[in-house]
Amino acid sequence: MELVHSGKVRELYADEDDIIMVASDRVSVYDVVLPTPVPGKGVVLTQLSLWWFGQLTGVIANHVISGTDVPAQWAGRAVRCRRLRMLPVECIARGYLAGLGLAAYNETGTICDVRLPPGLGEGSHLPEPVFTPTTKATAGHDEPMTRADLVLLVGTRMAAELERVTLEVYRRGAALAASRGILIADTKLEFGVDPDGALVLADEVLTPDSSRFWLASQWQPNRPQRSLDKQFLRDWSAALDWDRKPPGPAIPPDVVAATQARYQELYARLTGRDE
Ligand code: Q0Z
Repeated sequence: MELVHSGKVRELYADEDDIIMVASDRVSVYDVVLPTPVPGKGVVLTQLSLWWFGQLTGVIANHVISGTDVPAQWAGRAVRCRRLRMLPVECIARGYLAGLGLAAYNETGTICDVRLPPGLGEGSHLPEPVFTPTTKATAGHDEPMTRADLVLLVGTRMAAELERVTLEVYRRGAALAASRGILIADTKLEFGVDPDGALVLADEVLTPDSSRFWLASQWQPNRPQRSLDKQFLRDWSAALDWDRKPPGPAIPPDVVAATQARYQELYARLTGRDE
């Protein structure tokens, strides 16, 4: 199979007209891939994404052809997908203030043209979820986009459709997760267009690599939240004498085990499944 694209933690292959997305066990912290894998991570994230696609079929069509018709060596960690024309935008929905959304709010009181009430802080629940698209930077960091930028990229109708669908996916996902004790602070979606011109949800959906998950029972306003997935990695790496540039440090076995346990816990809580 032809390798089409190699990302920080995933690979994309072409199989005739289909594409196969393969999630590795690699992890990144502060955008640096660490030399130690977290065994089982690729399988858990792939199964979680497939589960979410299934939950969201009433909201939007998706690119999944099969989670099982994949080469045996990638069983569980690969998805066969329809090859789409991908839209050059990362569609982000935010329900809580964190990360780049928090940075933008602190500077301007707005995120992507949306004015937010004064007095919000790190971790604040937003009155309404907001759509904050960013460019897909080929090098360096993704840049926030205005509504006008998005219209120039994809046209008026598609821009409105992307906003509506992104917010609907976020609302449905956040409501389902909240019923299971988990807050989804924000999520990044990618969309493609099929040969008929229809919008299709692609890539991965509502995984810990594309979203921030917090335990509802541990949420507290005005402080950084404990994230359900990479918190052990962040806490451990923050205590090291490391400048957050490559190469990253090797992960000790107890931190690998704690990280695996968090991924499993997130999966089990959300889906009600053990594996
Ligand atoms: C996904 C990505 C990955 C690196 C392109 N259904 C699709 N059709 C065409 N292209 C894509 C998809 Cl999902 C596509 N990416 C993101 C995934 C490794 C980059 F596994 N890029």
